[in-house]
Amino acid sequence: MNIIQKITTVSALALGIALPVSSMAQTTMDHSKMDMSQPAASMTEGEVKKIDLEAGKVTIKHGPIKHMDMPGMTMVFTAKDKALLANVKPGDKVEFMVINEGGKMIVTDLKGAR
Ligand SMILES: [Cu+2]
Repeated sequence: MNIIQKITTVSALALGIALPVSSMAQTTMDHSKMDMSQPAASMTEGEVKKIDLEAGKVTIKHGPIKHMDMPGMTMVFTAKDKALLANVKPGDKVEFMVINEGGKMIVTDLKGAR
């Protein structure tokens, strides 16, 4: 009986040690997955369709936005700074940086494409 009790205790100890180790490995794997689904933001190519200086909005026919997993389309963006819209006009080919700020697409940089 004593031996069985010892074996039971050892098994419980082994389980107790094994569980935290495997959950730690799981956490590490999840972190690497998260990093991979969020590539660094980069400039997106597009063509200015319309500018609303008053509202600080710009309509851009844009190419794929990799860091947002968004295909090319024409859509309205909000300029972080209205001054960004002063240097471009409809028809211009541009490069711009866009970020998602609480579901709003904000253009933080906008310049004529070389
Ligand atoms: Cu879009």
